[in-house]
Amino acid sequence: MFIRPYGDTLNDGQVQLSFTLPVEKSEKATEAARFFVRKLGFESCEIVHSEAICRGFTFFLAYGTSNIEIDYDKVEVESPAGELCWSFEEINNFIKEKIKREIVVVAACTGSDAHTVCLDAIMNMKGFNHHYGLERYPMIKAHNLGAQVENIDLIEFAIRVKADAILVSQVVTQKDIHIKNMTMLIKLLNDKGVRNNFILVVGGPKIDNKLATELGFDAGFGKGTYAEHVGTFIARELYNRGKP
Ligand code: B12
Repeated sequence: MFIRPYGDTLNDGQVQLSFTLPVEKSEKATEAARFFVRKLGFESCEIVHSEAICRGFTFFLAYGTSNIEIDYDKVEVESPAGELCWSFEEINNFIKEKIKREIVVVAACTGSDAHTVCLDAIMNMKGFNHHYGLERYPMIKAHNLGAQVENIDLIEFAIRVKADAILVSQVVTQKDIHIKNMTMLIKLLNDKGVRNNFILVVGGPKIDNKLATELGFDAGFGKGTYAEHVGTFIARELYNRGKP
């Protein structure tokens, strides 16, 4: 089945774009924005909104028409680690019945990354979007170390509390800092000979399972993740590893 973007009428190829150009708002700036969109390959372009956002910068909203269509049947997606998702109760019951002890989880936002909110959405007792965080789970002992934690400190803490799983949050991806940071964590774990002692999970808005597993993690979770996704993955993985 071939599909194209939809705007007003089915398959009309309408795409909405927004971007900022480093020039003052003017007719010339709008023309430059239109030129840019056409250069991207769009058949036609309408600049529907422009706004001076500060001196020397203008924000644009554009509609472009694309003739590109894709064969939906040929699209393949790697199953995210958290596709199978149990409820809060199911996770706790599974741990109680199959693992028969509390699971210990240690989490941190590592490196210079200061975005605690994203990790808190997974960990915090009060939860996020009506989904309780792992701290709320009676069968999970959850340690949230916060942000700007050094990889080595995270590892040492995880060893000290005999963690079953290490959760890492990476939000800033500028200059691929997250890749360097994640690679360093794996290297340090390997150097210490403890990589296989832990289920290793990473998450963040630009993280996916493919990237995470390529770098040596057990799973990667992106936008829209809830504690249930992570809880399900860790509980199942621990059980499958025969490590209760
Ligand atoms: C709030 C915010 C901040 C706050 C953070 C406050 C705090 N205590 O966390 C402050 C003001 C401190 C901040 C600072 C900066 N920020 Co900021 N920030 C944001 C903002 C607006 C929202 C982030 C957020 O709270 N999202 C809410 C959470 C719940 O959503 P989420 O990320 O999707 O989280 C989900 C998943 O990612 C996943 N997940 C995340 N972590 C984990 C971990 C695990 C283990 C799992 C399983 C899942 C998981 O599950 C979550 C829940 O579903 C975003 C823009 C945006 N709209 O996203 C920029 C943004 C993240 N920030 C950005 C930047 C650049 C910065 C600064 C570098 C700016 C600067 N030049 O100083 C600094 C960074 C400083 C530093 N050292 O890190 C960029 C990052 C760009 C990039 N990809 O590199 C963004 C995208 C803004 C932008 N468009 O440019 N920021």
